[in-house]
Amino acid sequence: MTGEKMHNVFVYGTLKKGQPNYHIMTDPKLGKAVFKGTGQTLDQYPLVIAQKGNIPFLLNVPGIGHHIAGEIYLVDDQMLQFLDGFESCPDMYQRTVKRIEIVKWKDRRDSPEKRTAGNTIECFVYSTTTYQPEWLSLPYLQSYDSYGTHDQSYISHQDR
Ligand code: PCA
Repeated sequence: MTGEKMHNVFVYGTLKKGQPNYHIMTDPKLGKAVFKGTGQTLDQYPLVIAQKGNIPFLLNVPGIGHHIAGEIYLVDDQMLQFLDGFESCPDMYQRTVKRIEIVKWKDRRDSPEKRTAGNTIECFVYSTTTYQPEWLSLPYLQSYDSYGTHDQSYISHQDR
């Protein structure tokens, strides 16, 4: 494990704590994911719920929508590869690097001068450019919650 490269990943959808796919982040068989803190995208993006499965999509169109809320994880290669497969990357989502503003960092011991609220960190994010044009007319969320007030709870793959 020591010396293995870890990757920053920002999740904003079903992979967040309390959301339908969070169990992936805590499954040691799939690799390692360590929660580091909460953040929001430095740029604004449209975040919509679309498709049969009521799936959250961050449309890769910076400058419209909101600063999207999410969670920052440090993940190993194995977990990153699993997530790429799970998110049908690059067909449905593409994993790109985006700048994330830290809202709250969990561990004050790691790089205290850099990892504090208001500072930014580069993270992988699963967003999409391969969306239907009409998705841009859907309501834009700032913070995704499958169990929120939108009546569009996420439907997992096997139930679609
Ligand atoms: N899973 C990824 C992208 C959208 C989704 O539901 C995430 O939570 O960031």
